[in-house]
Amino acid sequence: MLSDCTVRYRTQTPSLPGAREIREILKILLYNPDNGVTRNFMPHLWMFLLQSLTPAGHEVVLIDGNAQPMDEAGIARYVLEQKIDLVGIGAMTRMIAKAYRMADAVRAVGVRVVMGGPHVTEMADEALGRDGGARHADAVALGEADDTWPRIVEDAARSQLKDIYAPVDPFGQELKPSLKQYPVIPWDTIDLKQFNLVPKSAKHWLQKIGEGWGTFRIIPVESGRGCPYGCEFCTVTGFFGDSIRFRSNESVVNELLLLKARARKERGQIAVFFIDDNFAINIKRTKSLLRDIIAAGAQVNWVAQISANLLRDQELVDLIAASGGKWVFIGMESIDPANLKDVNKGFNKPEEYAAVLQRLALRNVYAITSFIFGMDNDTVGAAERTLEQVRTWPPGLPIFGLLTPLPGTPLYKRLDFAGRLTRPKHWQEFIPFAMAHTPLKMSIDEAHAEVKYGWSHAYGAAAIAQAVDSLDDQPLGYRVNILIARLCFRGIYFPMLGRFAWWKVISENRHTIFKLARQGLEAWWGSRTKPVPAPATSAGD
Ligand code: B12
Ligand code: SF4
Repeated sequence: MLSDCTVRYRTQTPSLPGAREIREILKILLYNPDNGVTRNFMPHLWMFLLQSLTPAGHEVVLIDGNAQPMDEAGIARYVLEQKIDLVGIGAMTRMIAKAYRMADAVRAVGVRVVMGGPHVTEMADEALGRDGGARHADAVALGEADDTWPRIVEDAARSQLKDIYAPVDPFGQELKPSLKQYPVIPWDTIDLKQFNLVPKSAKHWLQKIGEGWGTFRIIPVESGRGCPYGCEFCTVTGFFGDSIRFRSNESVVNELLLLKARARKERGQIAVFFIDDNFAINIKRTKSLLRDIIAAGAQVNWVAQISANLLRDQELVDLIAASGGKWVFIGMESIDPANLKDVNKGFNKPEEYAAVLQRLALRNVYAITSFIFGMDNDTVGAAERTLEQVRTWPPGLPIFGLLTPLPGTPLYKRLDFAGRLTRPKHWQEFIPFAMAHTPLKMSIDEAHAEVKYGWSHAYGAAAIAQAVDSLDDQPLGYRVNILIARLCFRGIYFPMLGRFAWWKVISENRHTIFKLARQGLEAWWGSRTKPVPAPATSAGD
């Protein structure tokens, strides 16, 4: 597959006694596609991780399609112009169709492609063209690739790429990488230009405000992997295994300090998304990590995913707030216990959702509450019944999706067995917010209507105004925060790509925006015109 023009220089390394082997120095592109509808706000960790794990000597460049949109012709041109020797593509199921198209374009110009991530781990035959379809990848990395990636690169450098790389020991037993020797991701030097959320036009001006807002990035950091809960729709327990592994506190703290130092140096801001599937899965260890973060002064604003049952612990919630926790993502899924039981998530107790959210809000921590419609016990009106509850909770960011049978999950197997899959290979033709099976107590169209109802009623101008107003007793910064977050989250369902879409949203929410702007100006003006207090005089004078 490799064309001669891409080979720039070669070294000879002895492998077997007496043998001399050609080993190329590779220029590698790691690429993550966008889903074609929305853009992620955060870069993907796998790229930085694999870049850090690449054997010395090779060059690695990163492109995230969310930050640098690219089409098939664009990537083909890029790999030729940049003389790329190997392209690594990672993708979730949702982006796999685009990933395959991009891989095909790369291979068509004679450059090798390795694919990895949750989708191809389950569907390796599809990626390798062994299921009767076209071949998209020269090689597939199954599961966690921390240990296999260096091997893949070295095999590619010797032109000995194999079809499949699996993380197994010499006896064929699956090996889960320990996170104890976690690589140092050089956040202080990596080129992060493509991930700045501050528009270029405002950068210069915003750099001067307070501690500086010239850059704002949300950076993914993992502190551990694995979740034993085994919810029926989730790929995590199958992919990462139910053995939970953690990095050392020290390595996480050092990473935060590095990120903080970088933000300070460039007069910008940084927030961290702890991407662990359940950040508090071992409460004792999470508390110890949070205490170490506080002790080291490594607090940054952070978001993490934590299941509601673990947030009963008051001390944990105190530590979350004290260590910089601002938003917690809670997979509530449903307010109906029968639905939760059906998907093996009976540990979620809807009757305690309100108390959990109140406990967080008391400490100025808010929740991204995720709901799934189209579950087997859902009937028409599920969205309104959910919103009735949501309106009684502290303002947060509700998000709504549809039950989706992802390949390899117990849900997929159950629906397949019952003959209920209407689009068994739904990922080949990705349609956002579209069911791939028939729910039991409503039609597919009705399920779609529920999701639409949820988004339009939670993110209409009136709902946004109500959320902001309900925080009237909070500092202005909090209310601005909620407003910006709500406007951005609205884009998950109502795509807001392009200036026109943004202007439309701003116009719809102008009353709330003007109200906050006026209060900001009044506060600023008040602070400038406040009379300087006269020096205190003692009674004896
Ligand atoms: C963070 C995260 C997000 C972020 C976005 C991703 C980002 N910018 O990081 C947010 C919150 C936006 C998000 C959204 C969604 N997510 Co998400 N997300 C995650 C999460 C929690 C962590 C991802 C991560 O960084 N993991 C750590 C890294 C190290 O692991 P990794 O990515 O798997 O990479 C390793 C291997 O897979 C492999 N690898 C990966 N890529 C490549 C490429 C090559 C070339 C090679 C060799 C190896 C390789 O090597 C890596 C090191 O071992 C995962 C769960 C999880 N624990 O992974 C879910 C997960 C990826 N998300 C999932 C889903 C379903 C979604 C949503 C569709 C949810 C929804 N219903 O809306 C959306 C879709 C977003 C979109 N853009 O369209 C599923 C994907 C399952 C699947 N089969 O596709 C996961 C696995 C969770 C789950 N419940 O099953 N997500
Ligand atoms: S608790 Fe979250 S990560 Fe764990 S299995 Fe359930 S959905 Fe997946």
